[in-house]
Amino acid sequence: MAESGARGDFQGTTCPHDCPSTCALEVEVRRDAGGVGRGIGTVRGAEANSYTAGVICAKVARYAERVHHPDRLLRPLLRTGPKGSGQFREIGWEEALDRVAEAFAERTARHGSETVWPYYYAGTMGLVQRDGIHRLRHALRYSGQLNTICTALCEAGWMAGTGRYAGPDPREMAEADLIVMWGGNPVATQVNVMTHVSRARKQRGARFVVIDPYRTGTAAAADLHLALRPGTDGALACAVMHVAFRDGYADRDYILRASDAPDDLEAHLATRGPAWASAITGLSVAEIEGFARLYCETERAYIRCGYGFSRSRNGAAALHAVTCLPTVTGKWRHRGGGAFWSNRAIYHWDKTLIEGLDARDPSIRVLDQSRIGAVLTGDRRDLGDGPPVTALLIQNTNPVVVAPASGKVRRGFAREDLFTCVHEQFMTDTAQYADVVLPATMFVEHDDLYQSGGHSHIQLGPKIVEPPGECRSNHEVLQGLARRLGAEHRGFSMTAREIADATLRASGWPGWEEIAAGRWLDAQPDFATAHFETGFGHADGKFRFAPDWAAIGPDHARMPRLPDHMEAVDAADGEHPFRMVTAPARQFLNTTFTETPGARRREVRPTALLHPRDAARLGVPEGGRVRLGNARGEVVVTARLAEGQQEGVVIVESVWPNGDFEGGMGINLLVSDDPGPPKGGAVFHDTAVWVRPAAAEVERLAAE
Ligand SMILES: Nc1nc2c(c(=O)[nH]1)N[C@H]1C(S)=C(S)[C@@H](COP(=O)(O)OP(=O)(O)OC[C@H]3O[C@@H](n4cnc5c(=O)[nH]c(N)nc54)[C@H](O)[C@@H]3O)O[C@H]1N2
Ligand SMILES: Nc1nc2c(c(=O)[nH]1)N[C@H]1C(S)=C(S)[C@@H](COP(=O)(O)OP(=O)(O)OC[C@H]3O[C@@H](n4cnc5c(=O)[nH]c(N)nc54)[C@H](O)[C@@H]3O)O[C@H]1N2
Ligand code: SF4
Ligand SMILES: [Mo]
Repeated sequence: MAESGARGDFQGTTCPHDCPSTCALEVEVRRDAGGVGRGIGTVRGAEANSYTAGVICAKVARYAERVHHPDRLLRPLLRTGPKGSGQFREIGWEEALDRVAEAFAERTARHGSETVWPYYYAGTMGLVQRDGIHRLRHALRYSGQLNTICTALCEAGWMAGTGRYAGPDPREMAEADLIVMWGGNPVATQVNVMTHVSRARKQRGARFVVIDPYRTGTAAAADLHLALRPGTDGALACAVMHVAFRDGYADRDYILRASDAPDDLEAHLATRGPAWASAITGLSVAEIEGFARLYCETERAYIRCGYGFSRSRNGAAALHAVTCLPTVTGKWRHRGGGAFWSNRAIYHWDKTLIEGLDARDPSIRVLDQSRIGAVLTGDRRDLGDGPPVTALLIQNTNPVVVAPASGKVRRGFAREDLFTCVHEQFMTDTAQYADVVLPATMFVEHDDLYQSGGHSHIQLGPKIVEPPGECRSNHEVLQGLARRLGAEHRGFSMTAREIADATLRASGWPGWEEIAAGRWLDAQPDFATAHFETGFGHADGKFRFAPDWAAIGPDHARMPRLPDHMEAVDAADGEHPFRMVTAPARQFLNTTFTETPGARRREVRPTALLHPRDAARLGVPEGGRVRLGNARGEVVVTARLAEGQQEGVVIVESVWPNGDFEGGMGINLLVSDDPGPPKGGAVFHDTAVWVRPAAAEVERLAAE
């Protein structure tokens, strides 16, 4: 894997971040006189990987500034001031782990084991370091976590129709004649999609369509941008299908063979044409007809589903509606055709060892990740008749900033009777609320194994440099706690690399060394499987226009029987005339990189994008301060005027730390923690707000 360079040698590894691109990386290692890796230099994408193709995003290309950041946590810390004060003193690892173990044991004795909630997410996507926390959870019967902050609504919507988390090879985008980026912004959020789009445009003159409420970097690069109102994708999808049936583009042979209820669907869509959809989406009839014709007339039409349009109360319904398009028109049959969201099923992992699934007791309660504010403030809808949560172990996530309804979240974290241990790389807003903070390694400092949702490679992330200070990996922390708490599982006595190797083999793949020799393993299934020619993922092999929503989640009664516009969103009203979308910022990755100077300099400050006519009506100039609010609270940000979105839509790119806002509460103060049906899911882009000029308001208050 090593290759000599002028300054350091380059080692192959994998980007660990929560991004569908999962780039194959080459990282320059800086060594000391003894040849030990002590730091990193240049980071570049691997040319030889057919998906990464030598391209990575700017934030990871600058990764040396994160690894060598002066603010990295290097030693365990114990809180010395009030909760959230950020006052800590350094302690040793033995004392730190003893304190955490004692707190967990003491609370378990008092309230039962479900009082402890190991809480984690995807700050690292490494399967061993990310998911190992479940082994501790299951071995000690701690409360479970229902993962809803990111993928739940997409999962429900995708599975409803297709029945399997897979789809046409994402590299086939390069062989498509039309690529539709539906509700995603890959220029910012998974740049490699653009590599394959560019190839199709250059080699085949392919058209690129973006469906997004505002003019993102991706929309600006498109041939056609449909700037619909947020939360109306189901209506647009229905209108396209209406045109397909109306104008003879429906592939009747295909739907008879491959779907469940084509006649019901055709009848249902009769009243859902472009005029109907125009009123809902705010797009013109001509725009909808034009897009429908383009889509219907192009055989090789590849729909890449982003996450963005699922982050609404009707998100699962919208995603299902979009997956119906390639079915009605038979596009799945063609190379470069069909739709894609995630390839996670192709890896068929056996995660028994990583997650300790053999120790799991299914009767233990499971708490909703996105409702952490409700859980910590004692909401009985979440706690059931179980004990309050009085202890948290947090790895790879920053819920005080990223979770919805963050006013409640902060109140919960401030509870004096709550013991919180946060294992982190930086002093995040969440770490500020900890009783004990533990310093974590970064991906170049520990071993791990990666899958990719956005392509088809199994990759490794070997430890290539020594950790700074006293940083320890997630696995090492779990081992230390398991020992102290008497948690028994063979995984706790293995190294991370041994677990990765054993997991690969148990899942039917070659082991670590063999994959390392080839650098990665391409797990892409054959064409017929990937295009569902051998059947969709349901028992009868058929795509479902009429999904069995009851099988997907408990809150199914509200779901439409057939693809539709579902009227469930937080609709604008007289008091809250704007619909707010909190789309990801290009230089941040969730809250990661908000600590790096390169990213902060480029993002500048939290901003609201307003349509110029809205801004004029409100009397807000470019660069003026605006206050956004609803029943949950208010935040102040700087306004920027933006064409390319509809009036009544406001965009606040995220996720800035709370401290970057006046008043110290970030944008998720305004976002609801209502679970999106049918199986939960955070609704980050589904918020009605009012917008007022902040400076004028201050002047008015001063004058009174
Ligand atoms: N730079 C950067 N990269 C990231 C992240 C980041 O924060 N920053 N986050 C990472 C993570 S965790 C994830 S899950 C992925 C997510 O990446 P994406 O799939 O891109 O999804 P979202 O980030 O939710 O939003 C994408 C777009 O959806 C649009 N959108 C919002 N509401 C609607 C709607 O109702 N309809 C339609 N059609 N579009 C809508 C938003 O305006 C936004 O431009 O990105 C990952 N990559
Ligand atoms: N307003 C708004 N809010 C959102 C979103 C949005 O679009 N808008 N997107 C949502 C989505 S899709 C997601 S996925 C969530 C994600 O939110 P988070 O889970 O908070 O996301 P990250 O920033 O990826 O990772 C969190 C932390 O993990 C730490 N970390 C990284 N690697 C390791 C490690 O190996 N060990 C340990 N112990 N820590 C590590 C990082 O330092 C970072 O502080 O945010 C959600 N919140
Ligand atoms: S595009 Fe995504 S996977 Fe690739 S380097 Fe950037 S954050 Fe990592
Ligand atoms: Mo996410």
